[in-house]
Amino acid sequence: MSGSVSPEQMRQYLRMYLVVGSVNCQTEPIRVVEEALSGGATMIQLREKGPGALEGEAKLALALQLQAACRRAGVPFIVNDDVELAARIGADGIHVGQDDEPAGSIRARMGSCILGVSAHTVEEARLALAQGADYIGVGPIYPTASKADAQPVQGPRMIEKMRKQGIQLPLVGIGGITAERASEVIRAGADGVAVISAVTQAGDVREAVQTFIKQVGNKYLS
Ligand code: IFP
Ligand code: MG
Repeated sequence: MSGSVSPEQMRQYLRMYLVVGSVNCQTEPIRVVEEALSGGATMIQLREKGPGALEGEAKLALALQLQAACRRAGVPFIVNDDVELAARIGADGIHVGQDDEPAGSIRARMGSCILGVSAHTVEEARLALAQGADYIGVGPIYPTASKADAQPVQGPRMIEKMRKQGIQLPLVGIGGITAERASEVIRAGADGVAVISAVTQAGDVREAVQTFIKQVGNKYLS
């Protein structure tokens, strides 16, 4: 059982997926998200993690603010890890890693929201599918500073391997992806790229998003 989103729609949402938290932003996260949405970001994830990350009421307030912006733009708003928060605000979806609450139990608790799962191996990808995931996040594709406890760098090869071994789930690459490397990730079989630093640290967030979108292209319309 998966969510209410068709795989085709899911692949579209994954094209330019911004993962963002207050720790990653040089300015107000809402400004970064508004600019990214104006540049055409296709989905937004709140990932409030690391030293100085917001908690409690402050995290809730940020989530509500970003959710409102996403609603205005018609873009899904996903919450990383925090199932309580996702349920409380009625987020469009939740993303979990292998160390978080099992995807199957989240699917049972959250019903038909978008459910994303991090997968590092073909086995984890198959399990995510069996547990009702709508998409998988595969990485880190390249070296990244955004995740302190990241798994070893996989390169685009892991994506190729998953596709060759029959994993057809909507799939997004994450970890150190720059606009220059985006097309390589897509060629390996990803439906899109998930990006933190390359967008949040950009001088012009809107332009950075637009550049990514050009690189990712649209293999469904072209
Ligand atoms: N993948 C993704 C996503 N998000 C994460 N927070 C993560 C791995 C650890 F982009 F959603 F696929
Ligand atoms: Mg996690």
